[in-house]
Amino acid sequence: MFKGLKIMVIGAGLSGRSAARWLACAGADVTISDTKPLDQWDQQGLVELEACGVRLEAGGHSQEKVGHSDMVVVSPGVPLDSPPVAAALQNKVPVCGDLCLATALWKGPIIAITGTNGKTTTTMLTYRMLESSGIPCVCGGNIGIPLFDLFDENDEKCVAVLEVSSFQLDYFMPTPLFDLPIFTSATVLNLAPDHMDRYLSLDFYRRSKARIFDMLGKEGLALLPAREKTSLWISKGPGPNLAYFGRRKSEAAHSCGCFFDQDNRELFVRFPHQDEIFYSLKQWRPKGLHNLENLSAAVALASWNNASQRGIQQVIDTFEAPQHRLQFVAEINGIQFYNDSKATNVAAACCAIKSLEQPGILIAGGSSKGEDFTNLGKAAEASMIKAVVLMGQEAERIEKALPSSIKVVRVKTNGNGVKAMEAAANKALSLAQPGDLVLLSPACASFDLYENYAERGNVFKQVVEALKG
Ligand code: UMA
Repeated sequence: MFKGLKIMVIGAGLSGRSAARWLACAGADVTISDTKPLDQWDQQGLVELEACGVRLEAGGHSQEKVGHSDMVVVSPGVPLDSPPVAAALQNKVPVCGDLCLATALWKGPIIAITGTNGKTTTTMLTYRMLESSGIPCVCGGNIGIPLFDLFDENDEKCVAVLEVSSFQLDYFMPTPLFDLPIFTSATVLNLAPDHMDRYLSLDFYRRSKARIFDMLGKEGLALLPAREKTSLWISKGPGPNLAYFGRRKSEAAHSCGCFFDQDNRELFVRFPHQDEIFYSLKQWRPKGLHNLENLSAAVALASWNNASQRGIQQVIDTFEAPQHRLQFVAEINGIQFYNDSKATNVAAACCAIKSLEQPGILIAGGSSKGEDFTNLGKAAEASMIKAVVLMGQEAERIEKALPSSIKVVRVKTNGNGVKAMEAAANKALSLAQPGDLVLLSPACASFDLYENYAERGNVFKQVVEALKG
């Protein structure tokens, strides 16, 4: 299908390299292009690309080469209005994202999960539920594993459980070269302002997320949060099967889907022509209401995709929060430290703050995504947060949004991520008393001081371990 085609891959990160390798092995004439000079490329990645015969273009994208390609495959981090994408579209060269192409070629069922927050947790839960039910499955996408890297498992029976970002959805573009993929199930978990540096408004961001339902087959399942208006996401007319997830008290709980009852610590699933199935939440460990929402979405998706009652209950009873998501780190002098570095936007940090059941010191701040911090201030005011330690580029704007009743301390960073985190953790420890909690939930991106949120979370964990002595 791709033999002899001249294909340009834009961006030599995880996604781009994975697509380039696969396409070169499929016989295409592939060039991978990145704005970075060659010495800044991943060196192991370079060896693998060269072994597959992929040509390299470093230090920028040649628009002429793009214009003369048969297809351009774009990495999700490359903005839609970037010069190589514009050049391809202008020259009527088919453009798609690596995930669009990989899903189009995937032979088995596809479960696609998006939303501003909770994507990774829900994706992992759904995947584990299928796996513990003995269903062949893989887990990839925005979670950090490009789907092309999982193609050894690509057969009719293997379910791909995918975390999908809005950046990836933007590049699900129809091309004359292949049909768009068909998803078996798709969900948007929630929507809150994020990536406002890439989208013109929240509505543009919403439309990007809603694209996920365009790929649903007629027999597919569209799963929506119980509190959302269906019409915001699904256009009128005969469409896929609809189901909801969320609280049992919600109006939608009379429909199909999965709903939790926090007081009775149980949840139930209801689908047509099936008995209602109840699950116990007595051994469910992750903190917070938002995690119950993630769980109910996962149970609905896993049930629809034939996971067994036993497999689902087993996962509910044993699941640990993924890294950097309200993850318990250590206890020092009766003070518990939690790492929620993945909270890179205000909505995610608000979820963490609202889940606090004891007085807390919040560590927040980082680089800008153009967000408004008013809701963070409101959430902190209504919560048990006693003090906030601020760091990074957004410290000043966050401080302005916090109520005067909360003590605020700003730490100097001097551009050093480790030193900044040491100062922040020490300050938080000095402000806390036994029985309190220290929560790193930045509400910002990490790029001013760290490579990414994972590095920020790891530095926090190291600093806390060192404080333990
Ligand atoms: N680049 C160019 N030209 C440009 C822009 C970027 O050449 O105009 C180059 C950069 O120099 C860099 C490369 O593109 O070398 C990076 O590509 P990328 O940003 O698409 O990153 P990948 O390493 O391919 O990782 C991507 C996702 N990154 C983004 O969407 C920003 C990863 O999601 C994902 O895990 C991975 O593919 C595997 O599918 C990360 C993420 O932050 C975790 N996602 C955002 C989020 O969750 O909020 C959307």
